[in-house]
Amino acid sequence: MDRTIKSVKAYEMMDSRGNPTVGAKVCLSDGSCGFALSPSGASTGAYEAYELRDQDMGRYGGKGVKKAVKNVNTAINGALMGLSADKQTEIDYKMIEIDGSENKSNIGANAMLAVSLAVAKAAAMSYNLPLYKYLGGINGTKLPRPMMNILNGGAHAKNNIDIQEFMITPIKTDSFADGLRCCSEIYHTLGSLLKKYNMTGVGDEGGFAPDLQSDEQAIEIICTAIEKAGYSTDDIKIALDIASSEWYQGDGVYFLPKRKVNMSGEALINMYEELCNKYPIISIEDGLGEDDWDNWKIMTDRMGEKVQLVGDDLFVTNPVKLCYGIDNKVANAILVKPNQIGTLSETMRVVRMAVEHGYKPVISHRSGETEDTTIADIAVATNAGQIKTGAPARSDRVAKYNRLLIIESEL
Ligand code: 2PG
Ligand code: MG
Repeated sequence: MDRTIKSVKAYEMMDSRGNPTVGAKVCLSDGSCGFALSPSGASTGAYEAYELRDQDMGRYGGKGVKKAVKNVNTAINGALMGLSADKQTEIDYKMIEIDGSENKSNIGANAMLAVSLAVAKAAAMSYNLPLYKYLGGINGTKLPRPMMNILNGGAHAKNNIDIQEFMITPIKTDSFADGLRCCSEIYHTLGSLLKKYNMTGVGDEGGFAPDLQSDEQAIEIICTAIEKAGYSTDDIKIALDIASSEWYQGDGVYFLPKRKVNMSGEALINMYEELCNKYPIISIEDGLGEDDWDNWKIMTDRMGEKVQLVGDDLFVTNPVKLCYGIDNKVANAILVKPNQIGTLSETMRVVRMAVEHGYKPVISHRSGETEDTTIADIAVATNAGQIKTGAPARSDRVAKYNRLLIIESEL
């Protein structure tokens, strides 16, 4: 089969927040084609690969991606033409080479990721394999446990809650479908419980966005929703994404913008410890800021044996950052967002590296998403074990769950 790349074409498309994003289509000589879209974050880490936006204030408030699209249609198209689509690493490193920068700022990680994923999809089609099988071979067979966002705060919602994401995760269900059902039932129960509060609708990832007395009250109500829906907090646990880089002021000081209070890193760690003692919390993401490695180390020493401590902004899906974390025994899990690093090969490499060193990978969406479901296939292909992809609301989130239901039925 002739799998050489015949054409690479990008389009300026749209994400779930109505902002432009890059879509790319890759076609091969044998007629196989793959199409993929890049997602985009709101609480982006400072060390993520560069998302190239036009900065032309006359279009989409400066967020247009025409330059990124042009980079694909000219430089990338020219460089990839004639390469074999099943040489994913070679293709990704070719793009990295023509970009030539440290953080993919010339071509744009948003341009590169869409192409990188589209290449894999075209190759999978050419081999007549579903994407998870093409990427994972005979090893990629494990469905991830959903870490489902049901209540939003922080930069993802206009309510008065500082913590960005409150999630539930079923630790004892027999199948992905069963776990999804539990989570969805709890989500609906939570919705009814929250009716009496001032609701600002839902946040970016579909979780409810109520005004509450405190962030802790959100956890309490979620526990009530778990029980009321007929489940137990022995089986359904809570995960938080604090997204505290958004709060970090430097020098170990944090400012929580909604409650308008300052807290030290130490006070935050104390608070997390108390919350974990009181509630069924098993995972905390970005409890401390991306530059606050000293407090991260303290938190890991104090809590790492009992609680999953996920580095998102801390590691930005970057092997160099993860390596530093491993060497210094900081965190014990990594959030994996392909667009933070910009290519599929590097994403897969980070997951491998994490697993080899006992760090748990959690494959993740972004707050700005699309109908693209590639992360579902990546989660299965890598046996990651966990996926974070929003509420059972809004098709940009639900598309990933539906993709996983199909994969489960195939496996
Ligand atoms: C996060 C993500 C996804 P964003 O912080 O983990 O939930 O949010 O895409 O805004 O960075
Ligand atoms: Mg996060």
